[in-house]
Amino acid sequence: MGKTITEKILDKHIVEGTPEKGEEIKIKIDQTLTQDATGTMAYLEFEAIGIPRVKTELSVSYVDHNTLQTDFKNPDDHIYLQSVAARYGLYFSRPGNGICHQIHLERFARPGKTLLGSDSHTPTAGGIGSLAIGAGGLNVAAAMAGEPFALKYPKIVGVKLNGKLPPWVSAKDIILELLRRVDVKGGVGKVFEYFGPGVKTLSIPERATITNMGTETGATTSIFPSDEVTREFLKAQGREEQWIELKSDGEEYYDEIIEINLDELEPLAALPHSPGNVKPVADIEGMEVQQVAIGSCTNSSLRDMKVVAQILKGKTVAPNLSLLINPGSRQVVAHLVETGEYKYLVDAGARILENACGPCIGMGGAPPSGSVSIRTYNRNFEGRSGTKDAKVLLVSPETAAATAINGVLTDPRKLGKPVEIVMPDRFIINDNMIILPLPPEEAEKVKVVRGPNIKPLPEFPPLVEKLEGEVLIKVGDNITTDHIMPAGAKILPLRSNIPEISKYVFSRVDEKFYERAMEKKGGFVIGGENYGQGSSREHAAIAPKYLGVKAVIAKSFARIHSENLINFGIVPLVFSDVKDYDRIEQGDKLEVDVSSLENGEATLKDVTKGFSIKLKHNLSEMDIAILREGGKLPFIKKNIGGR
Ligand code: MIC
Ligand code: SF4
Repeated sequence: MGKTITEKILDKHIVEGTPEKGEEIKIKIDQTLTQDATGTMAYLEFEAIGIPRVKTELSVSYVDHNTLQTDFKNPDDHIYLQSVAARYGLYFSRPGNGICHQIHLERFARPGKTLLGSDSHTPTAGGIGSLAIGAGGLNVAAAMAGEPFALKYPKIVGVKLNGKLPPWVSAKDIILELLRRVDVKGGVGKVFEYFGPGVKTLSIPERATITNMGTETGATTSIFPSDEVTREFLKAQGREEQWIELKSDGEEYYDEIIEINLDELEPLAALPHSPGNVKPVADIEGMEVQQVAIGSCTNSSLRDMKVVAQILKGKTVAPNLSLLINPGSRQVVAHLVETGEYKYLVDAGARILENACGPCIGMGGAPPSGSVSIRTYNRNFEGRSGTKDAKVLLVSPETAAATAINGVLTDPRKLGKPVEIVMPDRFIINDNMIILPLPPEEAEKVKVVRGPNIKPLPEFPPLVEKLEGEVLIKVGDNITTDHIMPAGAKILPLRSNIPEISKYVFSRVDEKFYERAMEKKGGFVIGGENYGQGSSREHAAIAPKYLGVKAVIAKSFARIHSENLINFGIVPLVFSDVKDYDRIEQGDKLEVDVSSLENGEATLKDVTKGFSIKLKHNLSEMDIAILREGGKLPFIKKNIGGR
């Protein structure tokens, strides 16, 4: 029987379970990536597992999130990461080299390989035909230790692209169109696999923009075929021998089909505060704007930067706004410098930042109070920019650049004749900021360096059968990990220090949360639909765990966050009847009996109000075993430690 690309890759990598939709399977992981904000924790976990060297084909440690270095904390983390990479056989991409996903696409991602990354935008590599999945750091640490990755065999949605994009409409508009249709949880449990005649009209970076932001639908991942365009890209990166062809055996093998006619698309924008809140730019044009930010792992490729440079050529940034640009990698910058296009950006007045995540994660570049910031990024959650009342709109590089010179939100089609760009036949390849793995004999002698900000991992006890405590907070639908554990210049540097970072749990939602959790000695969180959408940061689980959160009871969960909760011993439970959500309030005393998780259930007694309800869960047998052990680390140590 014929197969989709996803099935072909999954079936080749499956080591346990049956390849049936919805069933739990385990797959071999070929490559891993980490970034510094999740990486310090992932390597502390890897060290705790106790394996002498990574067991993957390739593992890369990137530094791109925490590069502000306002004090010793970030540089200390960087040195820790560099020394860990040297000690355990990893590639290390030095700070300044660029954003993990952009570099991985340029230099390492391969069609047909599996990639697990401790960052939710790992699916960027799907643009080149890699089955690339985001996960919590501990799952990535386990993969580095040679453990297979567990996932539910996903539904495969074929996204058929017909036709060709009109002038001024680009890949970002395609993924915004998908988000407009399926919203921020329409992809849960699914893989979006692209096919159809429109595919060959898109370059690899354009495909990567789409797979990158596919994350915002909640999908397990997104993937494109590996075709002649892929071969040309790999050749231009000096890696043609890594090309293999990958295509689906036919439309009939998809579980569902979504059709997008590229010719009919127009410039789109995601309005505050959700990537799924999409409207045509033409409908909201003229909006006053105080900031434009171009870059991030979604739109920082050479293709995007060249388009922006050509639009800005000979123009000046409007006086009422500030234009920030964070290119994706040194390769991108080297090309812009070589062709002179970098000068167009400089001359226009763009504020060019380091090749790093920067303003995307609130590391500098916060917009003014109450302002509108037009960004080519992938997330516009409330407060993520660093300014709580700023309104962030997500758009294409074309729309962003047109807005930067016009001063108000502008449909780029107003600019008239489309700009032309010339892509190089061969990219400038300079890997001198990537430190290669050391041979085992040398690696063993390396001493791992730990600065004072790097605190040991807290240890948590096994799960008890009856969980007791108060409801510490009740939140609504689509709560993001940015709500649970904010990032930004003040908090991100604390990623290696759980006791310190825990003080900021839910701080943007309820300033008193930390004090209350301490006073009540932990308790429960009540959530709505899609609880924990967004990033893969396991701090959104470890820090609440540290504060004594025992279970989160929600209407539904986002995949990565639910995995992270399990990994750190917080039980993710689901209301059997969603109406029960309305009956429970903050401050209610609860007793949650988790002794029968194995039978698919748990019970909740609201002691304050005097009623009992049934709860359910989506936990696999292994998840339950992990929870009972107190989390994945004790579980792995017991099962593979020292092997
Ligand atoms: C993000 O975009 O939110 C991040 C920062 O890249 C995260 C990871 C993190 O929180 O460190 C992600 O997407 O996984
Ligand atoms: Fe970095 Fe932003 Fe991409 Fe996350 S979404 S990896 S913060 S650029």
